[in-house]
Amino acid sequence: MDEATAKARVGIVCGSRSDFPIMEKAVELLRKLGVPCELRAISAHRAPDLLFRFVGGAEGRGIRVFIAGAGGAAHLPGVVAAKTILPVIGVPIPTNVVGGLDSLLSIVQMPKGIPVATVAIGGAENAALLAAEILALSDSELRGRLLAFREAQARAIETDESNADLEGAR
Ligand code: RP5
Repeated sequence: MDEATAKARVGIVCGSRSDFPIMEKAVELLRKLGVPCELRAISAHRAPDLLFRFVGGAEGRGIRVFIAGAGGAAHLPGVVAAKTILPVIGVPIPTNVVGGLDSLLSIVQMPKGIPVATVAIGGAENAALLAAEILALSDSELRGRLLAFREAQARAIETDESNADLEGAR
């Protein structure tokens, strides 16, 4: 286990390595925000026992929020949520069949009692931001970095050439 994994505060898990191109966007953004995270591919249906061990041990290792991505009959986020009371953010992975609507409905339609906060299809960056916002409730330095991220995002639009003629844009 490397140093980054040992200190991870966000546990990112997805159903397959084929989900990595989407889920790595969350890793990248969390790293920019200075939030240590870990990324793993553990299928809920192919390796349920390993998934249970991963989720069961996560809080003791320092994990405070999960991001779980899956595609198709995307039960992984719900299964993770069933085994922890840490917040779980679900990322519906786009699919070739119906563009990820299958993943979205599978994740967002959790029956009552076990919540999964669901972002847009392929919305790994927003999952990262939401996880960071949850952690920032008890981390004022991270709160500051999130505010700076918002400010930089607004500035990039305000200083875009296409808005040069708008009053107050600069
Ligand atoms: C889901 O099935 C995974 O989350 C992935 O999105 C999808 C396809 O998985 P692979 O067949 O590429 O492993 O479990």
